[in-house]
Amino acid sequence: MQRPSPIAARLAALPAAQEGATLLEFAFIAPMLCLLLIGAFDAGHTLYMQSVVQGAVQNAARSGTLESASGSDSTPRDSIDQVVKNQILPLNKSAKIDISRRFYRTFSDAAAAKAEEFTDTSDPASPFHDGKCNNGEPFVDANNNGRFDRDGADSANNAGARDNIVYTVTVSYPRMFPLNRFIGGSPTTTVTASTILANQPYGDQGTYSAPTTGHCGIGTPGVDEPAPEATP
Ligand SMILES: [Ca+2]
Ligand SMILES: [Ca+2]
Repeated sequence: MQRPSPIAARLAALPAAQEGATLLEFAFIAPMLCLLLIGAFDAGHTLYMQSVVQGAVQNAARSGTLESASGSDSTPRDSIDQVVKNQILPLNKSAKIDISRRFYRTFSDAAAAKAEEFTDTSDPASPFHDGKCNNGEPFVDANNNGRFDRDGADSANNAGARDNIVYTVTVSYPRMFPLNRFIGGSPTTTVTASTILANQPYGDQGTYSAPTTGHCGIGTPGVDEPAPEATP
């Protein structure tokens, strides 16, 4: 009787073989597992960045309430902002960091963040009938800074003692883990941290004089044009 060759014997035993089943099962779940891991890493890194930015904002805002950081000279504020950048950039050298300071007289005004009133172009057929202040439309300049303010606030350059500063830092950076390549979405992660603090009571708080009427610039439809047109 002729004995089957080793190869034929192995082939005959193949239908009942279970070795390697685990490897096959892993091949099925590996992509999903990798995706979950990348997602977890991405979420963890974003939370870490959020925490760092929030901490930097709190420290900077506290320094920004001192008298030395008020007034039209922005040099002290630039120094504070640089400290914030120095904390964030080592975590991502490509990060784009935007910092804004806006001030309100009261906390309730800051909470409302109400736009200054304006009269939109009335003609429904006009592209400037757009809910934006443009096309030379008149607005009530409640804070008398000569500009239409969509958030009802003013530049920190004009803030003084006891005024309330909203300090906002927005950080955008290329996503650390390429989650977007698998499930879509933006290749950029954006983290924002904001706080509001009242300036130190180193003097009396200023007041606004009676509101005046200003006119927005012409601009383009769909976009606020807050500054008056420059005079030639
Ligand atoms: Ca308009
Ligand atoms: Ca204004």
